[in-house]
Amino acid sequence: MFFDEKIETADRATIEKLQTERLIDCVHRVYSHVPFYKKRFDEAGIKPEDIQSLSDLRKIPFTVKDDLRDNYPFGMFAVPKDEVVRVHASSGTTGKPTVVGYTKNDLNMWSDVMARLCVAGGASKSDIAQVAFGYGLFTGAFGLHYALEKVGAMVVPASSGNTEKQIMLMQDFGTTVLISTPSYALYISEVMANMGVDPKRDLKLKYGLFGAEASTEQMRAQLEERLNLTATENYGLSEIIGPGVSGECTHKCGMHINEDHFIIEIIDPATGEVLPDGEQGEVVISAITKEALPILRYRTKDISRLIPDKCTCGRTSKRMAKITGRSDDMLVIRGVNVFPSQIETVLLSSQEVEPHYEIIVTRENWLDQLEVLVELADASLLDNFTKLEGMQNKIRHDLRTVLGIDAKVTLVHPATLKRFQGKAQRVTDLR
Ligand code: DLL
Repeated sequence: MFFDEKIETADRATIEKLQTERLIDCVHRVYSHVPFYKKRFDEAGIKPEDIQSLSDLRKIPFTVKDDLRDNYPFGMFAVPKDEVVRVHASSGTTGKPTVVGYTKNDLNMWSDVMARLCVAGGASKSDIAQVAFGYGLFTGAFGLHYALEKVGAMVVPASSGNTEKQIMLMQDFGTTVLISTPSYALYISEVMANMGVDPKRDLKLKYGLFGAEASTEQMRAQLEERLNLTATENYGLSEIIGPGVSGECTHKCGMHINEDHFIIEIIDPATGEVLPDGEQGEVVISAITKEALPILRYRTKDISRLIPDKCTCGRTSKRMAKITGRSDDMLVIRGVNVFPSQIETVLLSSQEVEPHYEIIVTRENWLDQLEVLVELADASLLDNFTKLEGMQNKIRHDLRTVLGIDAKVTLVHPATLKRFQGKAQRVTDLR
């Protein structure tokens, strides 16, 4: 099933022609309407006419989050304020947020590209879709909301939180699609178990359209098992549009990129050099059709790789592999690079622990210490010292194998670590 079959199955030449035309148009628009870009181009000695092909893209300097902050709130907009009909802002917790704007056409394009991904993830007109992302400045809820309406689904704008009511609505309405972060979905499943609600018996869930944070294949397996649904994942960021940049189809083999609107490059984060398809690096995105906030070569700090080969679902777009982490989430512990996702993979491979964990990094006597707290699945294990020690040693051994460094493993009582209703915050770096 497709939302827009023609474009979703277009051949490479068609996509690249469209990208080239739209890139050239975008470069002219930003040069003449956004003083920031005019200055950047002038400083780099580039004229809009120098950009004639997709390979010319790499001549353009990068845009970074601080550029949006420096032009707070509306300085990067390429249209007069009258044309802007919506704003959202990034989810950053410190400092000023980055503000993003949309014209009417932008909102239409956004719901189109997101609708393609909802359909790819299994949603259809006959679904009842419960949006459990927070409605507000965050792009997640509105992005999925309007897309699912466009698909024709019955949308339940539940927002995040109020979990017991959320579950009651799922039962009473017969919700078939759940939209949330993976960590909130996990929490919902836990509250369901406490309420005696069995998804297999009591609910009609079929699909989970998850996203907005990194999660592992192990987490997907847990969610599919606990909620009795097929879980797919969406990727995006407010600076580019919000959700809708890329998303998985039900084959779950990488996130299809909406390439007619977003050009993705993978770069070496250290040198800025563009890497060939298949190599892992930082995701850089150009939003070439946005009217209010077109953006060129935005450095996302997200780490992924491109998958160029055709997918069995029939979509021809390049795909993005799961995000393994953000370059600024990467912990350097005793000189070794550690991604939280590597720790999650190890923990979630163990049957005896729950997928609730916390990572704490400290420095004692000038030496970095990594501690991983993880909840036991069964509290009675706490009375069995030998078994507990054995489990601790096994997890420590597995972490050392994957990370190459030692970690302290602390097994804690079930249901004691923090739960999340939006994006999870699992790392505390006290150095
Ligand atoms: O999180 C947009 C979104 C909403 C995407 C709902 C998918 C579903 P921001 O709040 O601006 O926007 O945060 C963007 O979140 O740079 C990534 O680090 C992270 N992120 C988003 N989706 C994924 C994902 C939304 N599928 C930042 N996997 C991005 C890993 C993700 N990280």
